[in-house]
Amino acid sequence: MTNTHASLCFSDEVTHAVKNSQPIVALESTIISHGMPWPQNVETALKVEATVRENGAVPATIGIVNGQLCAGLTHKQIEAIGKAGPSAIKVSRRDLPFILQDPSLVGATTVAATMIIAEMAGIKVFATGGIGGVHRGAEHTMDISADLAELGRTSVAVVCAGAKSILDIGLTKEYLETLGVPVIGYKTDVWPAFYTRTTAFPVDYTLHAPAEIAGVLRSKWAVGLEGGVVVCNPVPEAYAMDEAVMDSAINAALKEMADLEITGKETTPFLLQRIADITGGDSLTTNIQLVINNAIVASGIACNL
Ligand code: PSU
Ligand code: MN
Repeated sequence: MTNTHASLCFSDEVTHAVKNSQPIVALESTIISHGMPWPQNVETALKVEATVRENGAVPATIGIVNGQLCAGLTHKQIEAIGKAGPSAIKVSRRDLPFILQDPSLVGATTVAATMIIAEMAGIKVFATGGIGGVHRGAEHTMDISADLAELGRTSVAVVCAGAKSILDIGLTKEYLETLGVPVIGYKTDVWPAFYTRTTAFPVDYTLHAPAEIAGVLRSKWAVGLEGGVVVCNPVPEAYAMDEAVMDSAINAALKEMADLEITGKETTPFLLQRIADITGGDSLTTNIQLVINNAIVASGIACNL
C-alpha cells in the first residue's frame, strides 16, 4: 500500500497502474454489502475485477478500511465487506468523515462516495449496477439520492444499467438535467431500467463506441465543465427480465416499505433486498450480468481516455 494523501491509500495493483499511466476503472462497495447476498456478492466483485483486467484496464474497488479511503481493495478486504453484508456501514458523502474517525469501522461506499474517492485518486471512469435517484413520491418525501448531487459536482463518468424503477426515472432525468449532468445512452435511445432494457424516457445523447464516449468526456473536462456523466448501458438481451414480473415485485416492495415506515438511507437497501427475495435467483443472475457488462464498457472508455 502507498500513501499519497493523509487518508487516501492505493492497493499495490493501483499504485503500479498510476505509475505506468494505465487505464483504471473504479468499482463501488455498497453494491457488495447491500446490493447482493453473500457469497454471490464477493464472487461477483472478484469476477467484475477480472473482467476489467481482461478488457485492458486495472480495477480499483473502493471502500474505507482502517480509517483510510482505499482506491483498490485486497481480496481479503472485499471478502470482509461481502461477509459483513448489510451490517457494513453504507457510506455516502455525508457519512465519510465519521468513518474516517474510527479505524475499527468498515465503510462500503455508494456511488456518491466512490466518485469522491475516485476523483481524489485521479480515476475518471467508474462501473456499477444502478445509480441512486429521485424516489417515487419525492414530491412529498424529498428522498433524492446524494448520488445525483455528486454527479453534478464530481468529474467521474459512471457506467450503469440505468436506474431501477423503485425510482421515479422521469424525475431523476429532470434532476440530472438541472444539475447539468449529461446522460449518454450506449447503443440505446432510451433510459434502461436496470433489470429491463427500455423505458419511455429518452436519453440526452446516443453514442455507439467507447472511444466516442471518451471523446465527450475529454471535451467536457478540457474546458473546465466539472461534474460527472451518466452512461446508460442496457442489460444484455439474454439476461433482461420480464417487465410485468419486475413491476409487480417493485410495487409489492414499495407497499411493504410504506407499511413498515422505512425512510432515509435504509430505503434503497430495503427495496433491493425485497425485490431480490420476491424475484428469487432470476433477478440476481440479471444483476450480476449487467454489472459485468458495465465493467466491459467502462474499461473500453478508460482505455480510450
Ligand atoms: N441501486 C441499485 N443497486 C445498488 C444501489 C442502488 O440498483 O447497490 C446502491 C448504490 O451504492 C447507490 C446507493 O449509490 O444504493 C444509493 O443509495 P441512496 O438511494 O440511499 O442514495
Ligand atoms: Mn435517500
